[in-house]
Amino acid sequence: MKALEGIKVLDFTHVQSGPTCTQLLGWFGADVIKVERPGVGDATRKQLVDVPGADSLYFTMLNHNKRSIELNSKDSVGKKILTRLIQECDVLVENFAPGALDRMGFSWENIQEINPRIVMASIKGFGPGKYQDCKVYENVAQCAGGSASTTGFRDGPPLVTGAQIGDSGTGLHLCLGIVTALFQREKTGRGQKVSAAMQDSVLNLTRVKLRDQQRLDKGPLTEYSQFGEGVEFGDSTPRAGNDSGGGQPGRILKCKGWEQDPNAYTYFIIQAAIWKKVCDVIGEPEWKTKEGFVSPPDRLDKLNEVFARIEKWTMTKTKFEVMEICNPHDIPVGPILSMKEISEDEGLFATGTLVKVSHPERGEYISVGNPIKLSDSSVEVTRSPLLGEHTKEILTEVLGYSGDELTDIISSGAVGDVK
Ligand code: CAO
Repeated sequence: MKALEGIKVLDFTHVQSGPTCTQLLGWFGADVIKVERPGVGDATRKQLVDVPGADSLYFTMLNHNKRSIELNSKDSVGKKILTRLIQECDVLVENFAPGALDRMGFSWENIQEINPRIVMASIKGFGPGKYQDCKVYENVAQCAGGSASTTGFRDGPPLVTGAQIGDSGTGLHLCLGIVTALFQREKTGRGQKVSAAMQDSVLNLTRVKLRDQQRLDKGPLTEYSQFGEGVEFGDSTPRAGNDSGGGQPGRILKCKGWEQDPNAYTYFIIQAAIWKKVCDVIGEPEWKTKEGFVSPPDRLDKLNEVFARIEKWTMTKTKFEVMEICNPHDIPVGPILSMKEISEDEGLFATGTLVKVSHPERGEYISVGNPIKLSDSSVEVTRSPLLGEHTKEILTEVLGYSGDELTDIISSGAVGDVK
C-alpha cells in the first residue's frame, strides 16, 4: 500500500513548477492524470530535445508516475469531460498563467460547485498584488524572491543559482499544501484552495538573508568576510560569496588538480569547536595559542589569511582526501561534486535517489527519484507517459464512458487522435 493510494489527481500542470509537485504525489501513490492539449502536450516534451522524435529529458524527468490524457479544455465536449474529471478527482493542480483557468470557464467557484471535496492547488509567479497578472519563470522568481540579490560576490552582479528553487522549490511547497489540505478534509469533508506563489517560495528559502537584513539595522554583519576586510556595509544584505550563512566562517577552497578540473574544490568550515584540530591538520599548531588567532572574534579580521593557509594545505590533497582526513576530526568539509560524479555515484542509486528509467522512445536514462523516503510507502519510479497514451483508458476506466457515447467523444476531436 502506498501513502496516497486511492487519491486521484487531475494534473493540469506544465513546464517545471507544477509537474514537480504532481510527480511527488505520484511517487507517494496517487493516480496522477495529466491533461494535455491534443497534438501538442506539455511544451517541455519538445524542448531541449536530445533524441530526435522522442520526448525530451526535460519532460521525462518531471513527469514520472503519471498517465496522460489529451483533452481540449476549450471545446464543449472537452469541457464536459473535464467536468467529469473534476467530479472524480480529489485534487486538481494547475500552474497556468493567471486567469487562464477562469477563461476556460473553470474558476475556483465553479470547481467547488462541481466537487466540494476537491482540493484545488495553484502555482502563480506572484501572490495577490501589483504583479499578480504576470507570467513568471524560474529566474524571475529567484530575482523577485531575494535570492539573486544575495547570491554571488560583492564586486560582481547578482547571480541566479542552478538549484531550481523557483520552480521545483514552489512545487515542493505546493505539494505540502495539498497533503495538508487532504488531511484537513478528513475532518471537515470539504476541499479548499491551496496557493503557492513562486516569489513567496523563493523568499521562504532565502529567509536567512531577511534575518541578516534586520540584523544590519543593529550594526555590521561581523561573520561576513566583508567585515573582516574592513569594507563598509550598505543598507541591504550584501552578496556574501561563499561565506556560510550560519555564522561559522566557511569558504570554497582549491584542491589538488584544480588547474585542470573546474570542480576540484572543497567547502571548508572552521567552527569554533574544531579550530584546534584544523590547526593541527594544516600544520599550524602554534595558531592554537597565538594571540589574535585563539577565539572566533579574534580571527574575524584574519579570515583571508587563515583560509589562504588552509587552501595551501587543501591544494596538496584531492577533495576526497580532504574529506577522509577531516571527517574523523568532525571538521565540516564537502567536496564540490560535478553532475558527472553524481550521476556515477553508486550510493545514490542504492538509495533510489538516482534511478535508471527505461523509455520506449529514448531508451535508458538516469533520473532523480523521490528524495523523500517513507518507510511504509515504497516508490517505484515508472516512465513518463507518451502524449495521450492513456486517453482511452481514462475515458473508459476512470470516467466510465462506453458505446456510442465513447465513439462520439473520440470522433469529436476533443481528445486528440485516440489509438
Ligand atoms: N486545452 C486547451 N487549451 C489549453 C490546454 C488544453 N488542454 N492547456 C492549456 N491551454 C491554454 C490555456 O488555457 C492558455 O490559453 P489562454 O491564454 O487563451 O487563456 C494557453 O494554453 C497558454 O497557457 P499559459 O498562458 O499558461 O502558457 P504560456 O506558455 O503562455 O505561459 C507560463 C507559461 C509558465 C509562463 C505560465 O503558465 C505561468 O506564468 N504560470 C504560472 C507560473 C509558473 O508556474 N511558472 C513556472 C513555469 S516553469 O519555469
